[in-house]
Amino acid sequence: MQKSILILGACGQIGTELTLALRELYGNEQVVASDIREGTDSLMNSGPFELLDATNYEAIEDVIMYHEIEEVYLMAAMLSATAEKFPERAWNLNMNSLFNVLNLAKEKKIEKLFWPSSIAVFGPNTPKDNTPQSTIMEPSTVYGISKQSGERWCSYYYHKFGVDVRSVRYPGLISWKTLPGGGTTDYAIEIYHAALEKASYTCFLNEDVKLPMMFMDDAIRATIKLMDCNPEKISVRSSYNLAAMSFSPADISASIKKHIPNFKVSYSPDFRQGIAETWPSSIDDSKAKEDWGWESKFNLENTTVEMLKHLPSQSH
Ligand code: AKB
Repeated sequence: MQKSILILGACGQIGTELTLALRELYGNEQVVASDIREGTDSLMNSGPFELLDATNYEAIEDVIMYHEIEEVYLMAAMLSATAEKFPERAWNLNMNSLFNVLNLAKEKKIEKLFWPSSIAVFGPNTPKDNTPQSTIMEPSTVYGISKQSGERWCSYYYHKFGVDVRSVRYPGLISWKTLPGGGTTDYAIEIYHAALEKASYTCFLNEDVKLPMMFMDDAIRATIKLMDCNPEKISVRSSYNLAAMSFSPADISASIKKHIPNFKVSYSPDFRQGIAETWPSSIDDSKAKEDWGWESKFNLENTTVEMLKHLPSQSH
């Protein structure tokens, strides 16, 4: 099927892989990547690119009109750790970019929209284990507050204006193609780089803080599956819980040590430990399974195999 797609924030950790996957599926020329900076060679050389600020409504509208865009994926955001340092900038970026695309969909300039939420919508009073789809949500981080508000606005625009917006609550995402930036779960990528580079790593979280995580291939598959799904099957218009695995820094170290036996990890928790402590340990994603057939493929062991296999060619 031919459709034209725009990715906002295409050069980030998720945007890069999502753009490449969508180009593979729908054709390079059909998928317009955009960001405020240029991305990797594979992204820049495989299809159209626009320098675009996701907070600029008119600029997005121009690109949508020019390329006759039907679907938008908004991947631009400031993540949890950085947002604590720049609260107002985070709020402005995370909320204004969302309003821009929701309003463009409301004005019928686009047909369908994907916006990512996060496990950060949950807070210290949320049940930690097997966190339900609907539960207490009192996020205590700037990022979490913006994601929870975003979820409410998505649901509002769907019910009030019929905007076809779809969303998942991503766990920490592990990938080798592009580095993450400014998240609390970033340690789970840094640790693989450090293991290969110097066989040692100092972790900014404590060894026993268990968080929900997912390998990027699963996250991309989930995103595209949800966007392809018949709208009648989508019963959640805020954001779906999504899960694959849960582990602590000690668990991931043990998994790496099976391949690099002399790998050493020490712990020096900073402010990100405080953020991690407010998030769930594991997630109940039965609603996503039931509604649109979500199923994860990667656990910690095969994620470690993939990371250690691909990272050397990438950065070492
Ligand atoms: C972060 O750590 O901020 C993100 C997230 C869980 O949304 N990776």
